Amino acid sequence: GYIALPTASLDATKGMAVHGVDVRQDVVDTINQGKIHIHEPDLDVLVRAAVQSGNLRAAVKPAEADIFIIAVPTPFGENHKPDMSYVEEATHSIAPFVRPGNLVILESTSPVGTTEKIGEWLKTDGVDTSRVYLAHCPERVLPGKILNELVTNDRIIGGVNHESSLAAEKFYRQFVSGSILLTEAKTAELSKLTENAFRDVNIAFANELSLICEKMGIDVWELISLANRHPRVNILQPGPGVGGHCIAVDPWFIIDSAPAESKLIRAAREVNDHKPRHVIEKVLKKADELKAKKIGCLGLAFKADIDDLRGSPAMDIVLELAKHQNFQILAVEPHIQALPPALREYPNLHLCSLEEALREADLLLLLVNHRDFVELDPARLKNKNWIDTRGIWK
Ligand code: SAJ
Repeated sequence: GYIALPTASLDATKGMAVHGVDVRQDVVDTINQGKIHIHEPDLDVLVRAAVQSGNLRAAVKPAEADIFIIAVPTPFGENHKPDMSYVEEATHSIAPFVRPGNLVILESTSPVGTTEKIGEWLKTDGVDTSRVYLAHCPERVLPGKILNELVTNDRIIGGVNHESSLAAEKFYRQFVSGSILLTEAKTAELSKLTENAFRDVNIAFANELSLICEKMGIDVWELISLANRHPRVNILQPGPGVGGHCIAVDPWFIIDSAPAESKLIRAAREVNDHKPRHVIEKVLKKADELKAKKIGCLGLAFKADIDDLRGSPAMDIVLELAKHQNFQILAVEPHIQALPPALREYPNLHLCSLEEALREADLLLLLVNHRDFVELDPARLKNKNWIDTRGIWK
């Protein structure tokens, strides 16, 4: 996936023999042809080089190795409880191949205690864990900049013992130019959750400010840019909500482990999760005032210049608007060729070009600050009605 494929390809081009595992046969076939199934700048070139070198092969089952890296999703299930089933399944799948002296690394963002749990699962499966190195090294790469950050970011390694941390450090040294910082497994686990909760809390502050400003008739983007001129103030940007599979998920893992103590982290999640609803209400009100029927929705991805629709607030907003059958929804997403299944069932919604939306829509709703929308000539917006959730059309 998004973490393992870049890591596997990079390692393969560094001369390591890599056996990449995915449960989906179509993904395995795509990679073995030197192609990719996800969009990430320059990843296609790297994967092609890795496969052509003969060092990267993909399969649906694990095999014997010196080092095993687990980088599977860790979503939440009901009541925002961490769903560790993918990590558990991956652990059981490698257990028959783990030998004394091997190193097992968990890269998936995980609740505190997961690395220790992997040791327990391996032991239950008959692995002599006293002779296996085990460490957590959370991935920290930013989608859109993965290949660069995979090399340059500092890495935190938390082994279940110091020998495990050292073994993992030796591995990452081969391709990481940033610093490598050693700690305990539980500290490494919480540090990753903390990084994403930090960003979530700070975006929530910006989103709360946007509501306050709206009430007071103040331009929140001007306010933030002015406040940020203070040497110790650095407010993030408000938007239509927080999406993706990390920032909107990981803070819940802290809340789940320490609910009574996580008041601010929970409040931030609630502020950010409420923002799409606020945008919908605003659109409905404005559409009613204007008697608008055709709504041009610009952007479906969870953030700028990527094709990833997972957990996207823009998707939630567009989906909700499409339920209003009196609206025609003109969805513009330059990074996809076809609508995702969730949107396909609405006859009053279609994917169209920016040109068509500009020409046809009675009301434009800017949801994602994709380059195409940022660079739009302001003259094209003259005499148009629009709502800008990202503050780019001034
Ligand atoms: N967003 C705002 N305002 C901002 C910044 C972001 O509304 O000022 C929104 C974005 O539009 C998006 C969401 O937040 O919907 C998350 O985007 P992001 O760019 O903040 O983060 P991700 O989810 O792409 O990647 C994060 C990164 N974590 C941090 O920056 C602390 C990345 O380094 C992690 O590796 C990644 O999560 C992960 O996999 O955990």
